[in-house]
Amino acid sequence: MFRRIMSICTLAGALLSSIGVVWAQTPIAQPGRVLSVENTPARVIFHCEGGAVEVAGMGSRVVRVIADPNGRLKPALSYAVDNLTPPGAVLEMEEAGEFILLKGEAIAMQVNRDPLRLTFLDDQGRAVNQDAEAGGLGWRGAEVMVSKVMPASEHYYGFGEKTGPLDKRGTAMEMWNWGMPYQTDSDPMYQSHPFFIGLDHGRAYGIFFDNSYHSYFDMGKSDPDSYSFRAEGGPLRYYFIYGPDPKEVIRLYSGLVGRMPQPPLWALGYMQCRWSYRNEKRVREIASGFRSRNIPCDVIFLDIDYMDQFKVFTWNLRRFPDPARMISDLRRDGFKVVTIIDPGVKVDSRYAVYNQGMAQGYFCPGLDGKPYTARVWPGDCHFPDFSRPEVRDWWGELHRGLVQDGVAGIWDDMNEPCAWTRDLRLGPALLSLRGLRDLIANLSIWNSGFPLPRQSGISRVSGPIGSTPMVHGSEQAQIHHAELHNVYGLLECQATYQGLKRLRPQERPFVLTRAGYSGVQRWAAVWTGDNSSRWDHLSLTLPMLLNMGLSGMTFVGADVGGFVGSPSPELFARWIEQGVFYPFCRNHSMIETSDQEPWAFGPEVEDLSREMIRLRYQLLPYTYSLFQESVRSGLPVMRPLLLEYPRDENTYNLADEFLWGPDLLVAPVMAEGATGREVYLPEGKWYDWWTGQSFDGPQRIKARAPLEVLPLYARGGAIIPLAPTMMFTGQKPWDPITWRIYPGDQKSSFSLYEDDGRSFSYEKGQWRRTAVTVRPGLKSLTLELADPQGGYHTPARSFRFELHQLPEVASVRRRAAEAPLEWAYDTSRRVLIVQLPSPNQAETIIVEYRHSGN
Ligand code: MIG
Repeated sequence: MFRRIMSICTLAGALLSSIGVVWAQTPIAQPGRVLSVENTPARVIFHCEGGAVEVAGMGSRVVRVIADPNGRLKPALSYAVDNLTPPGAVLEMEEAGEFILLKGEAIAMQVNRDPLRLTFLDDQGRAVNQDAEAGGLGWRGAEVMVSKVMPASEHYYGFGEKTGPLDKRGTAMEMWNWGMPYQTDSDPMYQSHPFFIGLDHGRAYGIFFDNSYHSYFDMGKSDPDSYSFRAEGGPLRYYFIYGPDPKEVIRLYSGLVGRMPQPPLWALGYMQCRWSYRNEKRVREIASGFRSRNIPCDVIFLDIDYMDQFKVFTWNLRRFPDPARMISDLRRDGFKVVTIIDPGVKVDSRYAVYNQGMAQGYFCPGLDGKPYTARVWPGDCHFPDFSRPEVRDWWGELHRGLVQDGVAGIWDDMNEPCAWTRDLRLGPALLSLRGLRDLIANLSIWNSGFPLPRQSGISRVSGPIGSTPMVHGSEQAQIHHAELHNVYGLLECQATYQGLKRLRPQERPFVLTRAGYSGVQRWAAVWTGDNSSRWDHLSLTLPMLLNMGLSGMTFVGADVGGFVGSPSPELFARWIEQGVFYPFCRNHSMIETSDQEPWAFGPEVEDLSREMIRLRYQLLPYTYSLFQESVRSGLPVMRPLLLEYPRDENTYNLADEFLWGPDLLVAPVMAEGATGREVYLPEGKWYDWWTGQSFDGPQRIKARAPLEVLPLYARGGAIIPLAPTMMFTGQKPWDPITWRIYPGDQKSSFSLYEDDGRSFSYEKGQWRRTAVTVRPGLKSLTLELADPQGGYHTPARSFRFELHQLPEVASVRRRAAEAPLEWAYDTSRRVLIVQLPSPNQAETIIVEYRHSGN
């Protein structure tokens, strides 16, 4: 008994001090001693003094833990995981005195009986993750909590969209979707991803705390020996995922919560936005601005002012008299149009969307049962209840008009959801244009923390459950906003994605979202909201995007150039240099800021922007293939070095450089006035993309980087298919495809993925894979082109192999056929070019060097 009280005190102490709360009235309850064990093939249930704990095998490396103080173990609804039934991965049980051993295929657990305490073991019986001394599971009123031992050398990643360093060890974070312009230390953010990866000496595991309530993670901030996470309500449920390779953790996690579908190719192009391109004339000007300057661009976004009084699914016909004609003219010029949609529906009895929603009872009620009202751009608004399938269907269908007008994709904003309370003093100001202008005139405060959202009704950081104002779900099964808040945006994206897919089944939908929860990547790309045009925001972006990638979100990006404020030409230049390596690449800027198109900063910045954006388009065959890899594995395209080099501890908090797929290392400049920087090159050979200079890693080098230079390196072994430059993605076929190759010390290969770039036929076999393998040797090198796979037929095109940094070449020939090859070796650049005019079948090419050795 004494021990139990003591252990409760330790846990409570750790948890409470971790959140800086005074000792609370309600003590923490824990499962405590195991009384009996119930063993079914796929799950083991521990009946304890203080409740029940279920451990279920969810696959050979995934275990789900559910606990309930009253022994009710029925898994609660999940907003991220569709299948809650264990697939039957067997956990064999063995009783061993004080302990019970559970053995799965590649994961094992040791369970301490008194108190119940879980330890996850690797296949050699070493502890990978351990509950805190006192037992790891706890409850306090409606709150649920978990606390774990924190090894001295463990590092933490993921957590979705967060400010701060790449490695979250020693920090604390909150999950509560929150809509506001952020600072470099703001938390919470727009998205909630209660998932993280623990990495210790190259060995990784993941934990997904599948709970949508306001939650808190304390990764050793208050106690250097333990970490904890807790939520204000909802189920005590988490998934433990054992890698040990961090890539495997991401693959398994994304297998649980879902992965990104292949985006339409055009969505990988460069995109231009601002709040707002005010009318048709301005939009056309922007479009021709890109074409006349030969700067590639695929998409123009329309922000809120395209609407009539900010009423969603309407057009302001004074500004845009004939949207369908404008959009079709733009399409002829290679542009797509994406329009913004906010969830708030204007209260206005002359407005069809409002009337339909009212007639059907589709809006969320407040606690008084009447539709909840809060102010957003249009004034008083109601909020659709996306938790209900029929409301999602209705919302999807509402996009019909925009789709008929030719709108290519939808940008879902303000869906945390975010609004202002009715009594907000500034509220009325937002209703008139003049008021808005006055408000904007004071917007310098946005740089120090905009006061508006602090007072917002829905996005307010919740107090005790019950104080948030909306209700969701059916009358029979009400869901309080405290449970739904963090998934509201996710469900809106689902509605939008599925609606677009129904309306245009032949086209892959494109949805962009600000808010989300784990698994949002199934429905939408994510941008990181309202950053600022500041140097510290430029460097803040990389760890944020990298951790989003580690959290299963592949299609992510930040406003290039910064949203709040106006960048200097130098800041814009540095931003576009790294921005063309954001998976989602969009330039965006706030109302009343200066022009931010690539030509707005003078000829020097215009030229370098053009070069950088062209590089993005050239890389499309490589990038598109990486996206396809992510569709199947959840692996990010934009990767922190630790993902490829998990045993190299120099990479553990390295976020001022990153990898684009496995083969390109991007080391952008992020300091004002800098003309160079230090770059860490991990083990292996590396080549400067621009000069060909080679380096042996691991090594820190000084890179020269005057304004127009982005330090960029190819890994030894890189095989990178490149397209010709073009003004928009579909302008020309990929002909020729240039395979840029940097030989390494070992065999390497790359598989180019292609499909029609727009439909779902790739799901039915209409894709094509072309694999190239390079085998380096001392006297020669062999280049193998495999037979293309898959049912999709590309237009005829030629291949051009460009092998960099080769010793002098004596001959190049085909292994099988006599037919001669066209090749040329450039002695000064050490580049060999081999042409294959119609590469339709397997081919082996042998390159012989004049002298042996490299
Ligand atoms: O309260 O639609 O993050 O990208 O330009 C601001 C206007 C609302 C916030 C988005 C931003 C967008 C802006 N929106």
